[in-house]
Amino acid sequence: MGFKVAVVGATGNVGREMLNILEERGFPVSEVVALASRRSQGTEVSFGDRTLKVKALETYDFSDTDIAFMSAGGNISREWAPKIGKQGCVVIDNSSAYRTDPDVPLIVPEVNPAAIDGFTKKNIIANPNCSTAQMLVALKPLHDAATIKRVVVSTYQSVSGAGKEGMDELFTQTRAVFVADPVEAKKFTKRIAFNVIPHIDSFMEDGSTKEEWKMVAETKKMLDPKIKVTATCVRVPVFIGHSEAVNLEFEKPITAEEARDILREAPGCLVIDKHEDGGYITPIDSAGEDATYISRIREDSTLDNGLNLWIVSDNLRKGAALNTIQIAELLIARGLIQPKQQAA
Ligand code: 11C
Repeated sequence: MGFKVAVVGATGNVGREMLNILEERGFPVSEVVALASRRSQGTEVSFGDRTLKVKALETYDFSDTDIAFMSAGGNISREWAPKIGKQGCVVIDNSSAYRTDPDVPLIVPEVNPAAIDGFTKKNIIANPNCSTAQMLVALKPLHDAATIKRVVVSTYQSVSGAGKEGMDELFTQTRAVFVADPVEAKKFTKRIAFNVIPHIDSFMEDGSTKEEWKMVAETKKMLDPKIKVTATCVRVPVFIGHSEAVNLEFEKPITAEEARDILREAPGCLVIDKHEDGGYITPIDSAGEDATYISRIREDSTLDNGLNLWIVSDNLRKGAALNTIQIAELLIARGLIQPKQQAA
C-alpha cells in the first residue's frame, strides 16, 4: 500500500524537512511530488537518495494525489487548501490559516488524536504553531494527572522559525559583527546577532503578539478551553530549537518527582533532568531530533500546586514537519484514508 503525496512549499525549511522525515520514517509512499510557486519550478530537492524536480503548484492536478503536506505560508494555504481538499486530496496544513476554524481539526497526535475524525468537513487538518506543539506534548500528561489551571510561558525561539531568510540573517549579521561590517536588519525588526527580540509575528490590539495569541488559542482548542495561558514570545540568536520556560498551576497536588515519572512514560517526551552542570537540554542538543525534551522540573513554592519546566524541541521537526507526517500516520492508523490508486 502506498500513497501519492505532494509537499507544497518543498523548497522551504519545513518542506525540505518534510521530505527528509517522509523518507526517514519509511512513510508508505507510491510517489512523492515536490511543489512550490512557479518561480521555483525546476529547482531540485532531495528525497532520500533521489532528486525531485520541483513542479509548479499553480498547474498541478491533485485529483489522483492522496495527501498534500502544505508549508508555503498562510496566503497560499488560504487560496489553495480548499481547492485541493475539494479534489479529494487531504490537506495537512502547517500554516496558521485554518487552525481556529471549527470545521478543521488542529492536531498533535500525542495530545488530541480523536479530534482528527472531523477532518472530512473540509478535507483539511491543521498543524499547530511550533511553540504550542512542543509545549502541549509535555503538558498533556500532566494535565491528565493533576488538571492544569494556568500556564505562564516565556519562549526562546530560534531564527529558523522565521524561515531560511531568518537563518541567513543571523549568519550574515554574526559575520558582519566579527569583520566590523555594517549590520543590517531586514527580516527581523532589530539586530538578532548577539541580541534577543521580544517580538514574533504581528502586534494585536491588546499589545500582545500574534505568536503569543496562537499559544493561547491553540492550547484551548487542543488541550482544554478552561486553561488560562499567558505567553511572552522572544526571538533568540539560535539557529534551530525552540526553548520554553513554563510555569504551571494545577488544581490537584503534584510533586516534581511525580511529574518527572509521568513525563518519563509520556509519548514523545524525553526527560533530561539531572541537578548538575549540563544535566539539562539546550536547543543545540535538540536539533535533528524528534523528541520534546523536558528539564529543570521543580516545584514552585509560590503557588499551592505549582511546577516549573524547561521544554525544548526542534521547531522544524516536532514543531512543524514531523508533526504533519505524524498526522498522516494517524489518519492511516485510524483507517481514515486509503490510497486512491488502490481503491480505483
Ligand atoms: C516562529 N513559530 O518561530 C513561528 C513560526 O504560525 O506556523 C511558525 C508560524 C506559524 O517564528
